Amino acid sequence: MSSIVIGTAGHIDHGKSSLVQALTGKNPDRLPEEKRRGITIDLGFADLDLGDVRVGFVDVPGHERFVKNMLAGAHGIDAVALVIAADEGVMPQTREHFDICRLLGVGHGLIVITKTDLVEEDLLSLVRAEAEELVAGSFLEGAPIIPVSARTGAGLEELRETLRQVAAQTPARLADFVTRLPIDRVFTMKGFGAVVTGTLVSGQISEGDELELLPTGARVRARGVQVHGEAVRSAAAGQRTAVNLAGVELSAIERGMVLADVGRLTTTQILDVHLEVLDSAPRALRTRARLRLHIGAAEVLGRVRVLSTQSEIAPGKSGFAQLRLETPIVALHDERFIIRSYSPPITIAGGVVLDPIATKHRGRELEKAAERLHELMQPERIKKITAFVLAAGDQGLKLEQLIARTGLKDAVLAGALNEARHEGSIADADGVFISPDNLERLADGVVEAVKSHHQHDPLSRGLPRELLRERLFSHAPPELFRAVMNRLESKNKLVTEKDLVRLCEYTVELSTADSNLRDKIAAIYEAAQLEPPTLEQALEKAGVGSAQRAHGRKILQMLLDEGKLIRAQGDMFLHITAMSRLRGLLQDFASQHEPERLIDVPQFKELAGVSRKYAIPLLEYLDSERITRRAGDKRLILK
Ligand SMILES: Nc1nc2c(ncn2[C@@H]2O[C@H](COP(=O)(O)OP(=O)(O)O)[C@@H](O)[C@H]2O)c(=O)[nH]1
Ligand SMILES: [Mg+2]
Repeated sequence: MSSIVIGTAGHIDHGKSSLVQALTGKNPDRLPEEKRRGITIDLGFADLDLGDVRVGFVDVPGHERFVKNMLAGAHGIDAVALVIAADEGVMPQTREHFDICRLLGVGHGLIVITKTDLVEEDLLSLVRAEAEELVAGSFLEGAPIIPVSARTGAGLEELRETLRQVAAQTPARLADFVTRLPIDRVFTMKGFGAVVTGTLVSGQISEGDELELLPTGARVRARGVQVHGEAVRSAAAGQRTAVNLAGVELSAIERGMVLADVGRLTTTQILDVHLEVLDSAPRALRTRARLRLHIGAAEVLGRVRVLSTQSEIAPGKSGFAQLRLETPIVALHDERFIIRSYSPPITIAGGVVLDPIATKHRGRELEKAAERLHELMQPERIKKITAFVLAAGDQGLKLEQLIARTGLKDAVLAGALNEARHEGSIADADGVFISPDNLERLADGVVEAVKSHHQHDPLSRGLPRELLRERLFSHAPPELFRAVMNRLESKNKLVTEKDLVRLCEYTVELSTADSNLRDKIAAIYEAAQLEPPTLEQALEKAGVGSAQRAHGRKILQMLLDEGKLIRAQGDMFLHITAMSRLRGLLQDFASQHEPERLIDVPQFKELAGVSRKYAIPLLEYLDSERITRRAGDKRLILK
């Protein structure tokens, strides 16, 4: 059996609650104060079995003071029953509620003219004409208009039949989105703990499910699930749902929070949106205006920044804007919302979220931002996703970041990304999605950086990989850097050797003078063997003037890179032949002193043929290389 959620809408005292009661047999006014005063203050719920369809009614308060409560229930409805009393006709909240439904993108519904028992036929046709005029050009144009009396029961049968038709025309919810239930009511049930209710906007909730409560991020478990007052194993998208939660205190939950799949959605305080300001708004919506955002079941305060040079949107006009909120909320691309002025709180605008996790735009980037938002308004999913990826620039977006923006299920999004990849509109860089142009630009930037390093420092073997990452990828995910480097390496443009990145074809080419100098330095160390000069002495001996010392050190570095020289201690370098001779001498000495294999400093001096000045640093170097190990005041020669 299918089920839909129908919301009432209309002015106070027009008979909304009486109508719901007449249809369902249940009084939706549940609070004692509501019963005593005879007015609806908060949302009421009742359901109606129409045979092949189950209607969940969300009965809203009509009083202007309680529009905020109305909004908490109106966001999730499939269709609206716009209620107009025959004896009063269209009144202020008839218009306001209707505007709200229109701005929220409610696509279906009907008009009910109530209290027909109070008027003559001619007044009834007047009200009917008034209603038609109100909805002309909207989603309710041409919708059924059913006159009823809750008191006499007249018209109720026709209303039931019409509700059945409306239900049949209302499309089922898409199965493409992760679980999301904006909470519109919280209470405790004796012995059960916290219970939350709401319209399950998408996904499903089953008994035992682990869920996340946002914006706090608290983990909770669905201990029990009810739909229409009956325990069920699982609630489906589009159903009025009650969930008994384990793992959370009642005081930690409030209306407006969202119950969602774990780890899929995130919170946000900056949203890029498209806004439509109502004709009836008293003035233009201006940048910096403080306002109330109603999204899902939440109400938060924030300020608007109009993304155009005019810095305002006039009544009856629409445009792009950024909302900056005072508290975090959950919002998704394509989600509808309502804007009310801060004071007095009246409905002035509504719109749709384009980028729910936006960044601040600078003044001169406004046009570019608006252009990008225009792309996000296209209906095709692949184009939207491509627009998100493009907007992420050279940082790209990961799957989870795209989920948090779109609310799409992993597999659905992965499918769309795959298609976009085949089309060539998105590149996949190790799980980071990025526009092919940006990826190309990044790769070019890396090659350029390495090239310029070679130019500036021709004797260096390459640019340290980590430096490259910090310079060009400091804000990007590490996967992206890795992917770009792998790409360049597999295309034989770059090689990484010992954490140094160089162009594939790059070899250090020396001038004749430099190559002579290199040979000279090597010869000086080879001749000195185990009593090497200091670096300064060696360079001086090789004829490097004090102004060229830095250059001389680079040449020496090349000898180190090639393995001809070894750095023993600080400024002390050894020629490779000196080192291998020393190893040989030590092993010979050890085999003659088995099994102890011990050598003291005087013995070492004699063996190596060096003075104490060289013996001590040499031994320390041998220790650090694990060729010898200290044993009291002697050394053990390791095998
Ligand atoms: N005569 C008459 N009175 C009605 C009818 N429906 C509701 N009422 C009365 O109108 C008043 C407001 O009704 P209520 O359902 O609370 O209106 P709501 O504020 O729109 O929910 C109550 O006193 C109802 O008894 C009707 O069809 N005929
Ligand atoms: Mg009511």
